[in-house]
Amino acid sequence: MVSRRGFLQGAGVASAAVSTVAMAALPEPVIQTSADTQPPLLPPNGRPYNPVVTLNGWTAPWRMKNGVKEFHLVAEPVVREMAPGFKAHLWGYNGQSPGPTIEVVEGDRVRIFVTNKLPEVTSVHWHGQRLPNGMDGVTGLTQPAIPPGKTYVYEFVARRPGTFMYHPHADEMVQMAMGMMGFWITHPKGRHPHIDPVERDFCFLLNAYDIDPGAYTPKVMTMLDFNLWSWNSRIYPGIDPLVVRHGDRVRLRVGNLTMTNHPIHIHGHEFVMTGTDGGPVPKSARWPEVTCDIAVGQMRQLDFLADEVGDWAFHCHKSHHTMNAMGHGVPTMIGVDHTGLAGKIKKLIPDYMVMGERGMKDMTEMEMPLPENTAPMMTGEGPFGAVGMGGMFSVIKVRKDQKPGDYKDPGWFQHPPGTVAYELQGEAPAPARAASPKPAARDIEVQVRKPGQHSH
Ligand SMILES: [Cu+2]
Repeated sequence: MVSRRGFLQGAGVASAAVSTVAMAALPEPVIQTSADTQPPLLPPNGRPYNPVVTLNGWTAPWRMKNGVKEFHLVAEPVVREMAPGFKAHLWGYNGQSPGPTIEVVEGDRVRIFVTNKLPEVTSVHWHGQRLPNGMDGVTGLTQPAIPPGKTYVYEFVARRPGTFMYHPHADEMVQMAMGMMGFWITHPKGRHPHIDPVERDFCFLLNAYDIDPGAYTPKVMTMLDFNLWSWNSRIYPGIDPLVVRHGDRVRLRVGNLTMTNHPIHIHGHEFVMTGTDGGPVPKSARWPEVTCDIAVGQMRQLDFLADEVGDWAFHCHKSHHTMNAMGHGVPTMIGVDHTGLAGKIKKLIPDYMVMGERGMKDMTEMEMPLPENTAPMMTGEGPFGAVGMGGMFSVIKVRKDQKPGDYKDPGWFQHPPGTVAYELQGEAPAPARAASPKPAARDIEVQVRKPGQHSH
């Protein structure tokens, strides 16, 4: 964690470099320069709770002032490393997109200072909160827009425990397309009948960008056709693994601020949806799933018992959401014989490559020259070769020897002998094919009849 002059860290030692007058009014914002997953922030004061881990993110420290938790968010242009070798020029909060996770406890009085360092007006809406109407952050409706250079103050009591988020309610299409959003967790103040304690608690937002290969800034007029599908503004293999200890109860909190739904899918385990942005789901209303579809603007809290060791894929089930920037105005080439064609085209376009005649997996191994500042379309090196994934994909690593509270990547899973799919040696027996009573497919012709001319 990097902070300006280290203020607000742990006990929070004020620096002499800041005027005491300014300090009294405004907590100094903590700026994060790294896109790495930061360790959970243990609460230095206030009611205790088990903190969350923000995937490739961090939690905002606060200043306790007369019993009020004070946070300072700075809305500003940021450079976000979306994957190694690929940086995007986004808008966010406190140095990153998404902004820091805000963690409080049910019943906490919270004061949030929001400084606008963007070139246009903004506001912050506290999605899912019960609060006074004038604190809801809807520009023009509940407050004036925050002009560039100005700071507004929001204050309310976090009344309901649960999984929430924050985002602008001003020029939303642009500001969310540029990455302005953050997570909010309100922990229960004690044992809650519908909120079970867990050992590991992860959170991330689903977001999407449209950045041309080689470009740095998202196209803000894109409405649906985004080309980068990210978790916390990171794309695989830039998304950190979710590391857990065998036997841990694990909570996955996921919010969707893209413009489409995402069926989030876990391998090797089942989860139950234990909460939404509407609150905890009563136990009698839960059922097991391995895929949870998350609609636009929804938060989902998914709990599972990590009782199967291994490296388990965890991803969006829309297959084009596990790919990085790609053109898709491309014809299907499977089964097309390119013989001789490439040579002819190469005379016209010297670096032409034949793509896709056996499917697209070859793309994962192709040494295709990419423009500077681009993420490969499908990539990621695994222990058995190219994973061939991008976008909304990560790995849940369940390990017996992972220490409680240790989130360090343990490396690849060591499979016990005899538990990995293997190649058959020798001749494969011929498959028994059922005889079809119908004529063979080739005998059926599609009859197309053009409609005749009608003169009435
Ligand atoms: Cu998706």
